[in-house]
Amino acid sequence: MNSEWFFLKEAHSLSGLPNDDIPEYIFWGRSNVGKSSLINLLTKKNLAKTSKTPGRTKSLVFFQYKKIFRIVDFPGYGFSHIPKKKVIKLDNFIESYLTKRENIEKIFLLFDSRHLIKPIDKIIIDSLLELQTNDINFVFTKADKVKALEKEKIDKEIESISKKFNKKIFHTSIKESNGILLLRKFLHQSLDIKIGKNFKY
Ligand SMILES: Nc1nc2c(ncn2[C@@H]2O[C@H](COP(=O)(O)OP(=O)(O)OP(=O)(O)O)[C@@H](O)[C@H]2O)c(=O)[nH]1
Ligand SMILES: [Mg+2]
Repeated sequence: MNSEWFFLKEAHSLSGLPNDDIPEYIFWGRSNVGKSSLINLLTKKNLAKTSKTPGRTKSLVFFQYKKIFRIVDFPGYGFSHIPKKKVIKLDNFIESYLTKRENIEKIFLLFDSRHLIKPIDKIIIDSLLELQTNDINFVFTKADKVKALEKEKIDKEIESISKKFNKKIFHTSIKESNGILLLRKFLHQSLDIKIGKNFKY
């Protein structure tokens, strides 16, 4: 099953990007938030390298399904350079990719359910809003790590984040499949609109 998913390439500069207009779905968030793990669950294949050491993914890594669409594993932020001021500059390559690439379909920003939106995340959200990039969606990862006593409080905070930013929210965990199923369904629906009815992988 799913042998149609494959690692396409890794890019360190604009010239290294795939040279076509296949739709791309970005997964981004702080180092260690669970981007690569989520990609592996979504693709049902162990394509993305995961690690307990933060900052593992350094380049843009492209995983592709047939010739239909791609998932892009973004380099985690907030590990090597924690900003002292409230202003950080997006890496030039990342900024150019986000502003110039016309085939970006959606951006999924991941946050650890235990920590929600940290100052560095807020900076990234603001940068994306300023760049007027495509559709942004929020994913709260590691739901299994939220303590039972904290769950109600965290759920309320996530709900208010959803309202404040007016974003679609997903909850995921490597220990539970329902959140992943909903996220995969959302990808299917997005691709239905893009390429035709009833797309499934
Ligand atoms: N308990 C639990 N652990 C998780 C979950 N998702 C990821 N992890 C663990 O968190 C660690 C980091 O996961 P990665 O998927 O490598 O994180 P990443 O965001 O790709 O990290 P970088 O590439 O370094 O930015 C690994 O040890 C994963 O096993 C989850 O839902 N629950
Ligand atoms: Mg990674």
